Amino acid sequence: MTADRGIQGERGTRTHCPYCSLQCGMTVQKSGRTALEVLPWAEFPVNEGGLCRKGWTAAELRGHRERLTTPMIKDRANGELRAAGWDEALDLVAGKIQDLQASYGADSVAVFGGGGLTNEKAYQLGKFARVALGSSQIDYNGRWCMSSAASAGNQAFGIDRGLPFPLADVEQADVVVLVGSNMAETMPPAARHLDRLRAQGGKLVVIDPRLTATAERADLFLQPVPGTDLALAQGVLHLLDAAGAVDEQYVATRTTGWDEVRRSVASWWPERVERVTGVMTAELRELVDLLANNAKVMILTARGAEQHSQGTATVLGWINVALALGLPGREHAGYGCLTGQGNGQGGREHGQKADQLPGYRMIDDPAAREHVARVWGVAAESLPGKGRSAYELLDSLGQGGGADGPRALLVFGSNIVVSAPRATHITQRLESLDLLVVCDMVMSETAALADVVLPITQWAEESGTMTNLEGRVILREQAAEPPKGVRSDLDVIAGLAERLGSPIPFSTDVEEIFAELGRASAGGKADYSGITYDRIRDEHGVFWPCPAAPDGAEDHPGTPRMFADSFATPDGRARFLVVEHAGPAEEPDAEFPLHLTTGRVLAQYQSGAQTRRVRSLPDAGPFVEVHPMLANRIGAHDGDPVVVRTRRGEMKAPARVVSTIRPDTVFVPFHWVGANRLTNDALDPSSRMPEFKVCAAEVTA
Ligand SMILES: Nc1nc2c(c(=O)[nH]1)N[C@H]1C(S)=C(S)[C@@H](COP(=O)(O)OP(=O)(O)OC[C@H]3O[C@@H](n4cnc5c(=O)[nH]c(N)nc54)[C@H](O)[C@@H]3O)O[C@H]1N2
Ligand SMILES: Nc1nc2c(c(=O)[nH]1)N[C@H]1C(S)=C(S)[C@@H](COP(=O)(O)OP(=O)(O)OC[C@H]3O[C@@H](n4cnc5c(=O)[nH]c(N)nc54)[C@H](O)[C@@H]3O)O[C@H]1N2
Ligand code: SF4
Ligand SMILES: [Mo]
Repeated sequence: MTADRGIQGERGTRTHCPYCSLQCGMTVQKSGRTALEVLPWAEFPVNEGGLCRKGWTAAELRGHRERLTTPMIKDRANGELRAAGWDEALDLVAGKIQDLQASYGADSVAVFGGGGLTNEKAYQLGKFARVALGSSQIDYNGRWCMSSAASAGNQAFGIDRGLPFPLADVEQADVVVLVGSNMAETMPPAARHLDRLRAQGGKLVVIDPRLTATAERADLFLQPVPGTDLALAQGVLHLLDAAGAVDEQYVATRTTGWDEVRRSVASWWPERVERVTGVMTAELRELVDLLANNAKVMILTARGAEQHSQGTATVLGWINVALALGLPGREHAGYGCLTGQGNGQGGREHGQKADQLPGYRMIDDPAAREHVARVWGVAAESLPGKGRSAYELLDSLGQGGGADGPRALLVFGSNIVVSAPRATHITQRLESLDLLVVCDMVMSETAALADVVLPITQWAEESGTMTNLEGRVILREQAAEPPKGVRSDLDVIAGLAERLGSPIPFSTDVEEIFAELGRASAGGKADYSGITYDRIRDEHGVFWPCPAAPDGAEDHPGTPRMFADSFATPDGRARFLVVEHAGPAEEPDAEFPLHLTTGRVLAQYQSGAQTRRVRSLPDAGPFVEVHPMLANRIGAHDGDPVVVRTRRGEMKAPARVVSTIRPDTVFVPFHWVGANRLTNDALDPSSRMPEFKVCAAEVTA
C-alpha cells in the first residue's frame, strides 16, 4: 500500500474531500510546480470515484490570492490588521489570556471548535481547553448540525452513531424515507445509492416543504408545513398501530416503553395530522401502506427534521416508528441520521462538546474523568465541569447588553458571523470581547472581526483522520507542502499551551495524537483504540467501535453494522419515548404571515468562506425562493429584489419564483451573510439546537 502514501506517491496521494460528511475518496496529484489536481479514487467504496463539483474544484483554494499566509494583529486604535510574526502573535494571545484569567478566572476564556476539524485536532482542542486553559467554556458548531439526532440516539439506543450501517445498505432496502434531507444537492455522490435502490424496485419517500432535486426522484413526496414532522411521525405510528403493523415480538423482546407511546399517539387521527402538517390523509395512508407492507425500511433524518426547537423530539418520534416496525438491527433496515460536516461524527466524540470527554464519555461522570485524566497525566479534580452549549456560549460572550460571560474567544474552524442564528446579535457579542482569536486559512467574516488572525494549513497540506457519516474512520493524507508562513491548528494549540505553562506537553505528531486518542477512548462508547493509520489505509477505513485486541487476540474487525443483537442501553433494549408535538417556537401571525426556512445549494458549502472563493463554483449570491402565488400577491417577478423580514432583522435578495415550494413558505440559503439575520435562536431543550429551519416572516417586493 506504500504507493498510496505520503506526499509524493507515484499515482498521486489517496485522500478525502475537504468538505462534507461523505468524505469522498479522491486522488490528489501535483500539477505543475505548486498546483494540485483532483482525480478519482475509484476503489473507495463510499463514492466509487464520483465527486460533486465542490470536491472536483477543492484544490483551487490552495494557491488562492486571498489565502492567509501570515499572522495578523489588529490595532485597536484604527481597527486595522497588520502582519506579525508567529512568536509575536502567540505571545500576545497567551499574555492576554493570562491577564484575563488572573483577573476574571479560568472560565473567562472560551474555545469554539468545528466539525470540520480532524479527530486529532478536535481531541487536542478539548484537552487544551480543559488542561492548558482550565476552562469549562468550550463548544463547537456541530451543536448546530446533527446534535438533535445525537441526543435522540443516545436516549433511544444508548449511543449516537449517525448511520448504524454502511451507506451502501440503502440500495438493498425496500423503502427509504428521507425526512428533511436534500441528498441530491448536499451529498450528490450518495444519491447514486437512491438511484440503484429504485432500479432494483425499491421505493423512495421524501418529506420536505420543497420539491427538491432529491424529491424529484421520489416515488412518494410529502410536503409538510415546516416544523411539523413530529405530528407526521405521530400520525404514521397511529395508523401503523391501527393497521396491526407493529412488530409485537420485536417490541416485546428488544424494547421498553411501547405501551405509553402507543397511548400517546392514539389521538393522532389522520385528519388531525392533515390539519397540523398540511399533508393530505391519502398521502399519509400511502406512506403507511409502504411502511406496513415492506420488511426492509430505512428512515433517515437530516437537518430539515432536526434543526428545530423540537428537533430531538422529532427524531425520537421517527425512532418510535422505526422501533414499532422492528427495524433497528434488521439487515438493510433501520433508523439513521445523515451527519453533515466532514468530521461531524468524529468531531462530537473526542471532547470539544461542552459536556463531553473523549470516547463519547460524559464530563460529569466520575469514572470517565478518572480514565481520561489518567491518559492525560493530570488529576481528575483539576478537570473543569460542563460548559455552555454553542449558542448559549456565544450569547453570553463579553460584557454589557445583559451578557457577563467569557471575555476571550478562540475560534478554530467556524465562521460564526455567517452561520450563527440571530447573527446580528451574536456579531455584537463577538465585538464586545476583550480578545477574539480566529484560526483560518482565509479572511472569513469572523476572522475580519478578530484581534488576532492565525493562518492555518488546509486540507492536502496536513494529515489527520476524519470519521464519516457512517462511523467509518478514514485518513486524509498530506499531499503537498503548506505555503511558507502557515501552521497547523495543532501547532497553534501546542504553542499556546507551552506559553500558558500547561502542566502537560501538547504533541503535534498526528499519529502520536491518534494513538493517545485511542487510549483515551478505550472502553468508551466510541472506542477507537484498535484503529491505526495503517489499518485505515489497508481497509478503506475502519468503523468504530473498534477496541484494541487483548494480547495475542485477532484484531477487532470494527463495527460496520450495529444493534443486531442488543442496544447500548444498560438493559440492552431500545427505548420508546413519549414525545408531544408542540410546533415551532414562532408561528405565523398577521404581521409575519409566512414560514421562513433555510438550507443549502449544491455549489456552496456552509458559510461559504471556502467555496465562495473558488472561482469555478457559481456564486450568484443569496436568493429568496417564493411560490408564484405569493409572488403574485406581493407583486414580485422572478429576479426582482424582495425584502424578507422577521422579528430579528431583514435582508434583501432577488426573488426566485418556483412552484416547487409551499405557497406559505419561503426559503433562503445560508451560505451568504443575510439568512441568519432572520433566524430564530429558540433552542431545543435537550440538544440546544437552534431553530434554523423555521420562523415567522414577511416578504415584500
Ligand atoms: N452543497 C452542500 N452540501 C453540504 C453542505 C453545504 O453547505 N452545501 N453542508 C453539509 C452539512 S454540514 C450538512 S449539516 C448537510 C445538510 O444536509 P441537508 O439536511 O440535506 O441540507 P439542508 O439544505 O440544510 O436541509 C435539507 C432540506 O430540509 C428541508 N426542510 C426545511 N424545513 C423543513 C422541515 O421543517 N421539515 C422537513 N422535513 N424538511 C425541511 C429543506 O427544504 C431542505 O431541502 O449537508 C452537508 N453537505
Ligand atoms: N440559517 C442556517 N444556518 C445554519 C445552518 C442552516 O441550515 N441554516 N446549518 C448549520 C450547520 S448544519 C452547520 S454545520 C454550520 C456550519 O457553519 P460554520 O461553522 O460557519 O462552517 P464553515 O463555513 O464550514 O466554517 C468553517 C470555517 O473554518 C475554516 N476552516 C476549514 N477547515 C479548517 C481547519 O482545519 N482549521 C481551521 N482553523 N479552520 C478551518 C473555513 O475556512 C471557514 O471559515 O452552520 C449552521 N448554520
Ligand atoms: S459530496 Fe461531500 S465529500 Fe463528496 S465531493 Fe461533494 S462535498 Fe466532497
Ligand atoms: Mo452541518
